[in-house]
Amino acid sequence: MNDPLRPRAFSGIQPTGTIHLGNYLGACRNWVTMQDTTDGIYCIVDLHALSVPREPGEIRQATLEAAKDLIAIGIDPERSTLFVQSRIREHSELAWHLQCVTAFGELRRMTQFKDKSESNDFVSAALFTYPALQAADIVLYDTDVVPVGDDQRQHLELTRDIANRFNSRFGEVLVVPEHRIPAAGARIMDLQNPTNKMSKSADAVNGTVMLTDTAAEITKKLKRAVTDNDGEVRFDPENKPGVSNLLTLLAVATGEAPETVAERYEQYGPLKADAAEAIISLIEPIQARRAELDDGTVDAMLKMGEDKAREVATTVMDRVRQAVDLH
Ligand code: AQP
Repeated sequence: MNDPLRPRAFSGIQPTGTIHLGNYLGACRNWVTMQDTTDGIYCIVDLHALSVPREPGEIRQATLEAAKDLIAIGIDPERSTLFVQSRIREHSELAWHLQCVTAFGELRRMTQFKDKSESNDFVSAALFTYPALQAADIVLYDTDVVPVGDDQRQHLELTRDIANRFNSRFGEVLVVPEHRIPAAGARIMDLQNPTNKMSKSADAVNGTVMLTDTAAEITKKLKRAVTDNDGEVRFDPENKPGVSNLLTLLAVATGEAPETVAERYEQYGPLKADAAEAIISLIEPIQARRAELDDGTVDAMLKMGEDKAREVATTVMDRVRQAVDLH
């Protein structure tokens, strides 16, 4: 049951492939720890995944796999609400109302749209209006706090602007959320192109560590990670992005500051080896838990989450319909 005494946390992940280390360290790991202090609602945002062309059937399976990933990392469907976006129709309905108070120019300024529209042959209108649906996902649950990686900062600021604008037109209807971006690990970089964020859709397979990678694959990817030629181990993301990313990975895994970690190393080789070992120790227990999950159990967990999510979503949507006078 949702707990009214705790702040409400909401976040989402697209079912577009296995969760990678960036998703995990930047966002999902915090969802797990926040279960102790917040009323957590976590959503597999399958409608968002459709904003770029997909094969029929691809998303259904990927959604189930994403749910397994989240349960394996520690999202407890009894304590949190874990559900699939498309099962709650109110997301799409509220997105329309929010689009009506979102300026074209605001959407055009979104850097994620600019990046993704450059790399896709077919640019859908949905890719453009994606941030309004994301805003709807969040405010549909009276969300107080949104734990995300740094790449979502701009979208969260837009969500706040949209919610404030809706409220100024229709009264105090929507809760205006805050983002929660971690101090460390908020932007894990690609191991092959360390000026780009680690991403599911990156070109270089060796740039992204997947939560399903074997120990040997992780060791190989870390060994091949791009560094630089000056040979000094120093935390300096601007001038030494590759080395700084390795330091961040090791620091987040061990709970230290990257500058402190840097003091222990004089060469890149041992830093890479220790970062690989730390990542393997983080990932192996997740893989063991994931192997025990079967489709039927996970489906039942998602259904339970759907019922809990619907209770909140229908209440908030009723409030919105009343406010815009379409009830
Ligand atoms: N590299 C990253 N470092 C830290 N946090 C990250 N997140 C994503 N990449 C990094 C955070 O993960 C959460 C879920 O993200 P998503 O499902 O929206 O994933 P995405 O942004 O679509 O992830 P990808 O990997 O970049 O996918 P593609 O390649 O499909 O675009 C979010 O909180 C995000 O901040």
